[in-house]
Order: sequence, then C-alpha cells, then structure tokens
Amino acid sequence: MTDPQQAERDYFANEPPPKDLQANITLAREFVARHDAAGRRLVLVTSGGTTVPLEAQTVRYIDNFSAGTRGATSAEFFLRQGYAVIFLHRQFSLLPYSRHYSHNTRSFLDFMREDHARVTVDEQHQPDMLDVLRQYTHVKRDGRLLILSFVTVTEYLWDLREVARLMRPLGPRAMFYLAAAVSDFFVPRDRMVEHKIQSNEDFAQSSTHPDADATVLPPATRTEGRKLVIDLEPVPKFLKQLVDGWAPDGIIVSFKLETDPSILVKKARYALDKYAHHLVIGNLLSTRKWEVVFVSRLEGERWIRVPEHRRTKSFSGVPSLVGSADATANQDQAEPSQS
Ligand code: 9Z3
Repeated sequence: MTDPQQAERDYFANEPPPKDLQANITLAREFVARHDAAGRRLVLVTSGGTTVPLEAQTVRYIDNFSAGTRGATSAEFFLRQGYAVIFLHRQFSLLPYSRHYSHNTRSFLDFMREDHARVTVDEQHQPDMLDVLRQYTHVKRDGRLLILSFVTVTEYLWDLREVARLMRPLGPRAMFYLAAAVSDFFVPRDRMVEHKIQSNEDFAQSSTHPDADATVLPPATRTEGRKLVIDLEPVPKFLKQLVDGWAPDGIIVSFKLETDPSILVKKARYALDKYAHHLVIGNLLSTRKWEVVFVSRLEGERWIRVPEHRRTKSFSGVPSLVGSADATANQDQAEPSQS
C-alpha cells in the first residue's frame, strides 16, 4: 500500500502545474487575507467535471460528467448566508448568478426586447432578473466571490492544494465543499504521448513526451494493431490529504456520486470513515436534482427530497434541489425511490 504523503509528493513532482497557478495563488491569497481580516467564514466550492488528457498536445480527453449546477447553485446559497466564496470550477461550466441565463436552450436574448432603440428586459422576466441582479451586485460590491477555473484533473488538484494551504490559518472558519466530479484515473505525464493518437498504423507513435522516462512503462495510450489501448493509472487519494495535510482544521463536505442505488449509502459511509470528512452528501446520477442523502457522524443518514409537485423546471430551466424552498428533510432509512 502506497504511503499517501509519498503518493502526493510523487504526483506533484511529476505532473506540471497549470500555467495560471501563480496568478490564482496571488488572487486567492489577497482574497483569503481580506476576508480573514473581516472575520468572515470562507468556503471553497469546487464545481464541474475534470478532464484527463490522452495526449500532451491534447486533442482527445476523457471527461467527467457534471454541468456545474450543484456547485453554482450552492455558491449562491453560501453567498446569501454571508460567506466569502472561492468558486473553483471547470472552465465554461455554470457560474453563480449567470447560470440563470446561460447554458439553456433559450438564449439570454430571449429575455430582452428593443424599446425605442434601447434594450430592455421583458416585463414578465423583470422580477426574477431584478432579484438575481441585486444579489449579484451586492456580492460584487462586497468582493465576496472569487472565480478560478480548471480543465484537467491535474490543474484541479494543484489549485485545490494551493488554495487549501492558503485557507489553513482560518481553521474551522474555512469550509471545503467538494461538488466537482473528479476523475479517478489519469494518464501520468511520463506515459503520455506528445502528439495526437493516430488511427493509421503507418503513422502510429511509439514515443512519449520528450521529458518522459520511456524506459519505465509503455505509453499509456497506444495502438495495438487497429485497436486503441488506454491504460490509466489511479489518481492518488487526495481527499484524506486535505484533512491530514493541507487544511486539517477545515470543515469538509464532499459529494459521492453513484449510479447504483444499492451501494450509494455504503460508499458514502466508507468515504466518511476513510477520509474523516464532516459530511458526505450522496447522490445518484438519475435523481440528483431532487434527492440527496446526508451521511455524517452526528446524524447518521438523512435523506433530503424535493416534493414531487415541486420537481418542475425553474424559470431558468434548471431544476434545482438546493434552490427549492420546501425541500423536505426526512430521517427515513429507505433506499432512494427511482424516477
Ligand atoms: C457530485 O456528486 C455532484 O453532486 C454532481 C452534480 C457532479 C452529481 P451537476 O454539476 O452534478 O449539478 O450536473 N459531485 C462529486 C462527484 C465526485 O467525483 N465525487 C468523488 C467520488 O464520488 C469524491 S470527491 O469518488
């Protein structure tokens, strides 16, 4: 069994940091210091899916499912509660506030019309848009939202580690709300091919990136005959490191995503015990919009469900569990109902 600290050292020694890491650290350092001085609670919300590039000059990649609805919606709720929020999200996934008018089949332009050569918002959309605009303006005026982005799993982990270290001095005033869908497997840099994988055998590459130590293992992506073979390695388990090494006194809320209802609670409990997080929120891909299960040491297992009659789309077209005022919490131990 690999020592997690050694796995961490190896990972960050081998996987190059994102180009914008220093810029992100500078922004986050100022943000954390300012809100720490104001005595505010701070939460790092992660959101969206991470990618796993298959080539160094990336044309193909493996993606993790997530639109960013959970993260962007939750960030708005934290902001409403007075938190300062670092929103670490997958580039181009949903953002707090603008999510109400983006990524929909309806364009934001559909909410507007021309009135005497000026742009105005349609009468029917005025109340909702005014409400969103006021929240957004308020948060912007207070400088309480910092938006950072990642694309690959390696960028995500570098950003997570550095931001967590900056938040460490806040102790339990720092929360980590890990809604991003993070890849479990990846292509290590020293086994990554440099150029686009070729389907034509005559053009197939046998060598990896020039920095790579090709004597260790063959490229992780290679053609064998006409087949493409992808040989991924496990991403080291960082969820424990977050608790032990990077931000040991922070409050950690992580999400567990499954598709098989019969293992969801078991896996969430396992994560709670293994990683010593404060709360693990389990959800199933098919029902995540209206039911989640909270698994914690204090309360055991608690399902939260949006009542059936509320499971309609909001004006933004995005049904949302977090956004529902009358989501019910119940203590039932039953397996989630499938819809
Ligand atoms: C989640 O389970 C999120 O709730 C969703 C949200 C990704 C399902 P959307 O963005 O979806 O609203 O479309 N996130 C965590 C997924 C994850 O990768 N968890 C890891 C795991 O299950 C632990 S951090 O192993």
